[in-house]
Amino acid sequence: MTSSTTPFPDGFLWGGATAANQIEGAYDEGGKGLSIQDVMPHGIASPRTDRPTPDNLKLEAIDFYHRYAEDIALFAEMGFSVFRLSIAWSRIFPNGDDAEPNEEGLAFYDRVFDECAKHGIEPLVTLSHYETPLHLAEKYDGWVSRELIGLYERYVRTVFDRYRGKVTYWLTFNEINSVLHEPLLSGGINTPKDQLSERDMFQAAHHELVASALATRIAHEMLPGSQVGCMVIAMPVYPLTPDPADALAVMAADHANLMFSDVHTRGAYPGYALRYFREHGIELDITDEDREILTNTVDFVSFSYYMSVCETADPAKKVAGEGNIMGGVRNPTLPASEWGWQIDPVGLRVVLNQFWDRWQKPLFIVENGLGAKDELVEVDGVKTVLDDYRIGYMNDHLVQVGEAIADGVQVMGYTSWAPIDLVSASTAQMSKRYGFIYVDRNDDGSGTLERYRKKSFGWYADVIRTNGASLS
Ligand code: BGP
Repeated sequence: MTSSTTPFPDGFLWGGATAANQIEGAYDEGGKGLSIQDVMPHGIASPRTDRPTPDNLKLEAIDFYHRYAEDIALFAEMGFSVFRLSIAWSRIFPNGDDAEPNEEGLAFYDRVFDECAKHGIEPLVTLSHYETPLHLAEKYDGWVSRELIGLYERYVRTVFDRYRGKVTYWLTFNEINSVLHEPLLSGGINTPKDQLSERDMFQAAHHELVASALATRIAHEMLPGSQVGCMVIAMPVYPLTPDPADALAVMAADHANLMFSDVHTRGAYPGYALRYFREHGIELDITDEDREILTNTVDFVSFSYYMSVCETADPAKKVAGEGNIMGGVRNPTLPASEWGWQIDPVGLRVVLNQFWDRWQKPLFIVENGLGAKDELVEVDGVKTVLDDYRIGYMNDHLVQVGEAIADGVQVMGYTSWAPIDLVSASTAQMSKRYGFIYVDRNDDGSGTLERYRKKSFGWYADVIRTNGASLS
């Protein structure tokens, strides 16, 4: 890309992405009920606790609940046109199945959305981001139960009605295809994974798919002009060798990942999924009404992209890599982050093309970024982080987004994960930092919570100001 040209279209949405449980804190303020995150002090690494424990960094997180105005002002300083955040379901319905919503919770997001509007920032709102109300996990086993569809419907009708005119872009479930991998985190399913049948896992997935399509229908009815997207983990899968058996292994992995967005964009289960259910004795409860609801397809497809993986049919070569939730076989050609997530900017162009070719729906990259250990230093008396590694990572990924746009792919926007340091989802650490803004909080909970601009802060502001022309 030269400095005078940019493939990014006018109106491209630039911003950053977060989730309530990773930033808000105030876990028991404002009438909020507990969510599953309040009993997951170590992320997905170890079993849940009975009740919130002091070692859970999410209880206070980065205190966005009280500091949202300061944080949104910093996002505005970088020139954001969009800010992705989630509504904590348990702020609105503390138990998830309450008859009436919690007014204090509703009022909090009013304040947040008003603050965004003040700065001309569009909120992009995830309705459910790994934070199912705990009571729904304990009483109903989360999304295994069909009752969750009706409870989710009550919740989305409430927030659609309340934030009418304030929110245009909605996402139904964060990384919905992760439910098969992390049932508690993703589906609020209390039964430990090793005791959960495959049938129950797919039934939970089915209930979420129906709820997602129902939310899309309701948004279109209640909020003309609104746009609803599904949200999936995008993880391109490469064959480890040219052996056709590896190509088939790739196809199977792709099917498991892409089934969710196939249903969201086509309105019905694809043939390969039906075959899988048939051949694995998975008899799902799918009603005629479910089938009708599923025909309410999404307006756009959004996704997180952190890494690609390999796949092989040869068990001897199956060396599992680390990575975002689902992982896969390690690619011997790629470097990795300090947490073992392999870095592959080209994979982002590959996946954008794959998704566009497959669904012909506008695409929105709603998570992408580098989790790294940062060191706060002083330059000319100002505290900052010299995070050239993060700048390099993001530059290279955004160049590939530009390439995909030049390939003809329709991309609506890009929200980095995350614009500000927050508590990690998988490891529940603060030290796995993603932000352009450093937050003074450490893994042991110490720190002032002060915010500092990193070097990447100015770099991203330039990218946005030039609509991508400053990328190199
Ligand atoms: C995605 C989640 C986010 C976020 C991100 C980075 O899977 O949607 O919530 O946390 O990954 O992962 P981590 O925080 O584990 O580094």
